[in-house]
Amino acid sequence: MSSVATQAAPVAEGVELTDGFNLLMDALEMNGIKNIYGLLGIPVTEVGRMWQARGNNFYSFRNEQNAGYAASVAGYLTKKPGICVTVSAPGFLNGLTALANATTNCFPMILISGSSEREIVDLMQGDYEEMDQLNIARPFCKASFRVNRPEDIGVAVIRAVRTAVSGRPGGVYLDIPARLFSTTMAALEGEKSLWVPVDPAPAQIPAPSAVKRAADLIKGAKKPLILFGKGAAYAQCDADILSFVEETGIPFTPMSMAKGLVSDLHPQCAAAARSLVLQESDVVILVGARLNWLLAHGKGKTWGSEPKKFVQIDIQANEIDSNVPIAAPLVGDVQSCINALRAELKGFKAPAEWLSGVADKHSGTRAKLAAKLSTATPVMNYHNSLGAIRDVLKNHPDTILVNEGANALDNARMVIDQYLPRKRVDTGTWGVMGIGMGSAAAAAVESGKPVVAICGDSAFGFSGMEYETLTRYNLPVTVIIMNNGGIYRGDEASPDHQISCMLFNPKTRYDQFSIALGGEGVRVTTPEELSKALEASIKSGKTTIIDAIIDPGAGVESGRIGNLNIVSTIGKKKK
Ligand code: OXK
Ligand code: ADP
Ligand code: MG
Repeated sequence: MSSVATQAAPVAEGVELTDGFNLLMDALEMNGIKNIYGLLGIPVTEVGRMWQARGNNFYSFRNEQNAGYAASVAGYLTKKPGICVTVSAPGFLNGLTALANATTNCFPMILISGSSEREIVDLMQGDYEEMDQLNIARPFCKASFRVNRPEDIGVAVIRAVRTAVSGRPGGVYLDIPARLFSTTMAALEGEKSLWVPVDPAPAQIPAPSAVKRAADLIKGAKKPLILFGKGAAYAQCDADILSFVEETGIPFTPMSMAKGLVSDLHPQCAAAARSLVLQESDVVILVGARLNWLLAHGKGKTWGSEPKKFVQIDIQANEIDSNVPIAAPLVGDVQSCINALRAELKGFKAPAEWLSGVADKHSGTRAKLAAKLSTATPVMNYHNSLGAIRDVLKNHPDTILVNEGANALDNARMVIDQYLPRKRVDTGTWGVMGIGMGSAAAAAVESGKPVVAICGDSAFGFSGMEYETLTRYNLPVTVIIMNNGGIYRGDEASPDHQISCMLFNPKTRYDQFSIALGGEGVRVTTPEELSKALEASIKSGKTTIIDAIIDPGAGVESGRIGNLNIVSTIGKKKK
């Protein structure tokens, strides 16, 4: 890797110069970027310093993967690409996991990595952090670009932004060879190479014939159901969505990150009648939700024996028919599709008896759960601890909830109501553990609101050191660690010669870990203590860990997706 500055083209003496660093920053600013998440080192260190010197924010992380998760969540919450900057090869690879996750989740994000010298990398001559990053990134994102000339930085950033946010949002990789950062050119020419893109995420209007087909299908339905996914939450057309729900009187159920898009307390919410509505509905309107594993691919016993017809609203045309036949595809952006449907469905109301049956089931199940949430147990469990958290969060509806784990994820999703859109960020399509601290950082930065992260003790471990990033920036994040001392459970018997592969050190003090990293820490063992500690930490705005000790016997293998965990049919063999 060479640090010698080069000049793109000869420039007359006395002419003002710019360079790759400055052009990159000019271009990002022109695209409306203010916050960068990343981790600095060769060759991108100056990016951080110069970005801050311009009055922008650079959030410096301890591991690129977490910076990447932060950027992707910033993208999800703002509809602008979240930017993550990393060093070459190993740093790039750490960031790549987050880029792939962003693409899988349809979050707009741009990973910008410095790379080593092309001439040496391409001949595999053993450069510092040698790696063909451009090609390695390609399968993990929507597009992978490299900039080779300073005058192309502007166009490259615009192409990256447009690619990330238009159509189905996702990740983009932008490769910047080290030498380009310091390559100079005439400032005036540089300025001319930059522009502000017009309408980078244009509305995509569905065809009128497709709208009519979908509306006709809905009008004929006896038991219609709306299923919201995180694409609907991402679309930020909350008022239109609420009108669609209320005008049609159709019950709805949210996928996890769509919780709160319409309040969980809305009378048409069918979240607690989930099995019933999936099984018994006849027409299902998917709004920004894919029929992937989270929806049992649209088939099997999850969907019952009632014949189904699907209306699917999605911006990505080839998502249609991905698993089962879609009777009425509506390809376009959620807002345009929903409003077109509303116009076509004027005067339509779903059969009232269907909604009332669903509502009865929903409130019955909620009431049953409510009883468990307030039942005292000798040792705190998921139900009463989460019940306490739910009651506190009720008074802080604009708090963003970050949630990861297996049981900690599934139980919190079930127990904790969401009242407002985009207030829940979780493991998403890939079920990733480790999204916690990066997501919490971005949620706090981008929203300016308090954040509560509920993490299993196992999940927290994946990004625990990033907690220092939260304390360093003084972010109003409360991390509640559901501490049962192990993966799934903390009471697994150990074999004679070794500690069980599913257990953690029972002496671990997450509260003290927080204090050691400059935060507040409190250990709680009862729902009352938990509730007091959470209320206090949200009020204080101080970065806090609540080490919530729960029953080591609480929890089941893989939470509610234990069916996916393969077990040996022969059983354990001793050597
Ligand atoms: C829902 N329910 C409720 C409520 N909300 N009951 C009472 N009150 C309220 N408020 C009911 C609902 O009707 C369901 O019961 C049940 O609770 C569960 O609801 P829900 O919505 O969570 O549904 P389900 O079946 O779990 O959803 C399937 C799913 C979801 C796949 C979409 O589980 C999910 O998002 N999972 C992600 C899991 C994940 O990624 N884990 C990573 C772990 S890693 P019924 O009776 O109506 O069905 C890991 O563990 O191993 O690697 C590993
Ligand atoms: P969930 O996991 O919540 O079910 P998914 O991530 O599976 O949601 O699905 C989100 C879907 O939303 C993707 O298929 C994506 O193409 C789509 N999508 C994202 N943004 C928009 C938008 N603005 N308009 C329409 N569809 C969108
Ligand atoms: Mg655990």
